[in-house]
Amino acid sequence: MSDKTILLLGVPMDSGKRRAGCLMGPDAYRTARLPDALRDLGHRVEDLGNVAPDAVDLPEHDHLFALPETVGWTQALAREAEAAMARGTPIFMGGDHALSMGTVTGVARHAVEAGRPQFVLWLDAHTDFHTPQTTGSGNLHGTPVGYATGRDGFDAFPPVTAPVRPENVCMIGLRSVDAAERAAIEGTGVRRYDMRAIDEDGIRRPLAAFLADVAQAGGALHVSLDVDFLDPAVAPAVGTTVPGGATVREAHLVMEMLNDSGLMTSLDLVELNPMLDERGRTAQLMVDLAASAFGRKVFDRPTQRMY
Ligand code: EXY
Ligand code: MN
Ligand code: MN
Ligand code: MN
Repeated sequence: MSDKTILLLGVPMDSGKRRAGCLMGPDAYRTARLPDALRDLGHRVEDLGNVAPDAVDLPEHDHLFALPETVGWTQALAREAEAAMARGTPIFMGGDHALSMGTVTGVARHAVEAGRPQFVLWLDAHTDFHTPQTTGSGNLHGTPVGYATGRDGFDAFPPVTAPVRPENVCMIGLRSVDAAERAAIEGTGVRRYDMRAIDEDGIRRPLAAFLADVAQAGGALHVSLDVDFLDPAVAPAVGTTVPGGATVREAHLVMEMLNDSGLMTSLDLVELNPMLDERGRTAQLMVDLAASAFGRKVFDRPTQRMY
């Protein structure tokens, strides 16, 4: 990891779905000592406090689910994310996954300005590829990848001026994909690894191949870690648990490979709901995973430039 400053931005967004609690996520990470865990690894860390949603006047639109608050969050986060990229490596402490409608589009705008392609690693049980027209639940946290890759149907939201190319998105951990998402995503170049693929081939091989492509392209890499990527037995504090998720070690391997690669330029930690946690153990695991992504390790390894 470069010696760039790590910028912590709290995003207490809790409007991408109905079950409340994610608004407490940012303070749960602070209480679980995320800043000190990163400082203990030698990083400069600046906690920029919590981002608030912009007040927005919505254009006439037909989306039942585009509430002023979610559009306001998207607008504010894209602006904050783009600005943060010029100052260091932002970690967006969520808040539900709808926040990535703002963070991914913001970091992608910065990448385009810098002449770099934007890549996204999506660690999630879900593809989050819906649009407001295809979602069955109406929960916007099921749509951020659809929005950030420029799918039609987000009329009420800010136009996506730097859409992420679907072939630059890699999803790992999938095990709950709606029919409409599957139909839409199968026609794209999104790399998608469900848990069956991980069971058979492990996480290392597909991740190493993706990271090699990011390195080859000189790309920026945004990582979006949804608590439900992990198995609910080890990470219960999320409203959309799906059995059969990643183990603690599989998740740490991803983070340790990201650190080895030096390629990660921004990170979302999303969907933590402290109301559902057990003595803070999920928050602590997410902090430990972030620490692995920023250099925590047992032994130094010969730098295998796998990518
Ligand atoms: N695909 C389902 C829906 O759209 O409601 C479940 C989405 C869960 C989204 C969480 C954040 O990953
Ligand atoms: Mn998600
Ligand atoms: Mn999910
Ligand atoms: Mn529409």
